[in-house]
Amino acid sequence: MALLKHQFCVALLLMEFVLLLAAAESSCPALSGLPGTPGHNGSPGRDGRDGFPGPKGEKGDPGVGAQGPPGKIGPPGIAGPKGDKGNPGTPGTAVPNTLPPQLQSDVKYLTDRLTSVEKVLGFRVFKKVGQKYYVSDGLVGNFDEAQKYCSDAGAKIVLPRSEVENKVLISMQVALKSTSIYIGATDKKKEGHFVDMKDQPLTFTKWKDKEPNDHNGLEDCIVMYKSGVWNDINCNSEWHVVCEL
Ligand code: MMA
Ligand code: CA
Ligand code: CA
Repeated sequence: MALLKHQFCVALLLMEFVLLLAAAESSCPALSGLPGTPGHNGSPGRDGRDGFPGPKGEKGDPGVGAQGPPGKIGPPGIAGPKGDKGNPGTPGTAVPNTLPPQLQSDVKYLTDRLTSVEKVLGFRVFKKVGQKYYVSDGLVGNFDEAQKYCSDAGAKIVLPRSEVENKVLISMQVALKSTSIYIGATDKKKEGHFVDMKDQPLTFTKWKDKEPNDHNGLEDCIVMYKSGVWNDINCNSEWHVVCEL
């Protein structure tokens, strides 16, 4: 009980002190006291907050990658424009043909011959007899067609002029699997008088027995049979064609 009374008194005194202070400040000026001694330095303050973020840095240099493999070759470009026409050549100089006349004619003979051989190079059957070639591509035709076919090939319709040539023509029958081959001679101009395509009389013939007979008065052309003998026949029937050159 004594302690409680003491506490109450302290509180009362404190209240009184406060009231006195308030009264003194508001209305009762008093003489100031002597300044006190300076206090001790305070303890250091707390750490400051983090600063604001700095400005954005500069853009970095481009990176350097390893070089890739080379690409595929591109398509060809379109052709350029046509070039200009060339200048005219310098005039040629006449070169006199110094070959001896004999050689000149030999050269002409050989070039002509080569040209005609080249023309029939593609023919199926090709046989040499003496200085002649017997050639055929297996064509069948009437006499006029046979003549044209051979002259178009730079040759003539075949005409055996010896036993040897006649035998070679027999071998053409075998090669062509033919039964009859046209011979290059007729008696169109004079019945019974057979001549070659240059109207020259025949120096060799191989007539079959009882031929030529101008059967029915219509036989002015000649065929050679497989056996090698000749028969006069009409000129419109179609038989195998052999040319000579
Ligand atoms: C007979 C004969 C020949 C004639 C032919 C025509 C079979 O032979 O008369 O001379 O050319 O007939 O088909
Ligand atoms: Ca006749
Ligand atoms: Ca006949």
